[in-house]
Amino acid sequence: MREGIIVKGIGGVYEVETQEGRLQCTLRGRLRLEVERVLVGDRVEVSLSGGSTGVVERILPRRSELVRPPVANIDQVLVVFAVQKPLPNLVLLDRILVQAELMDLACVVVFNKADLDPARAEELRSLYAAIPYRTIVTSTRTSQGLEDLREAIQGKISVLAGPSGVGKSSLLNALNPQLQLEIGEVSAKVQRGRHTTRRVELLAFDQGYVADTPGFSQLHLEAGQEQQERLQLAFPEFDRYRGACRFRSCLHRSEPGCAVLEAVEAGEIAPSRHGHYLLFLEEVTPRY
Ligand SMILES: Nc1nc2c(ncn2[C@@H]2O[C@H](COP(=O)(O)OP(=O)(O)OP(=O)(O)O)[C@@H](O)[C@H]2O)c(=O)[nH]1
Ligand SMILES: [Mg+2]
Ligand SMILES: [Zn+2]
Repeated sequence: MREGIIVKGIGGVYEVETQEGRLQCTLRGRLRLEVERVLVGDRVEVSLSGGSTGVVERILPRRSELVRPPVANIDQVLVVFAVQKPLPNLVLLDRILVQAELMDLACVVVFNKADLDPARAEELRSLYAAIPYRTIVTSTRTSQGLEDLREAIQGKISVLAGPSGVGKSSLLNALNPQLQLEIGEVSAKVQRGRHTTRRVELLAFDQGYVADTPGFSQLHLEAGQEQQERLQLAFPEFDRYRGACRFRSCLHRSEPGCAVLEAVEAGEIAPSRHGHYLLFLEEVTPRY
């Protein structure tokens, strides 16, 4: 029996990376019945069935599980947006961050295409660095930030998230030209979310993996009382003010004596972030 990690799955055949190389594997019958539950990123035990083929016998316990994109055991989300082409949609950026926070995943915020507007790149970086998130400003044209990015993905399993056309595949190619990932041309279509990258695959990187996923542009939050409370925890910049509001059940909407609203007024919390919090709060508020 060997241990490995599923890096790719196409039509019932799973590519498993083991210490002794890659194996093309099918699933043991029992697992085939729950095939939708086998994910790229799963750590598995495989038995050899000759040459470079094998059979997945067992899925080892998962540390994390993402539904969209479907990946298991990831350590962090690299949230990638461009400073221009396409212009960043900060509602979407914050939505991705919130969903990652709700799943307890670490996030690194990457602003790519800095060559197109260096000043705006710095503005965006400082907005998210203040929260605080780890932020990296990159350009595949000038190579800015590529070493920081390389360091950030070292030894981890990361998933790339961000709209189509922001340069996710380009960044990975820049770090490892051998990958030769398909790059899309920026066009009007890109703005509406045409994706060049389709399948989820884990790409091996300096002792780590990155999933270049079909980026996503539509993410939703589920409604529910519990979500309403959890949403506050998904905004790290609110942490300092926890317990400081006049009402213990304060939702930081328009309540008197709200410490979060005061922090927004005082310029300690970005108005855009608080605005998006209100938007998401509305979405998760149960309707009767
Ligand atoms: N100016 C500039 N253009 C870039 C940069 N990085 C990528 N691009 C261009 O942006 C376009 C889209 O790049 P991709 O790497 O295909 O984008 P993607 O995020 O992988 O897109 P999907 O696979 O569709 O999700 C291509 O035309 C790239 O050449 C950059 O740093 N600066
Ligand atoms: Mg791509
Ligand atoms: Zn409050």
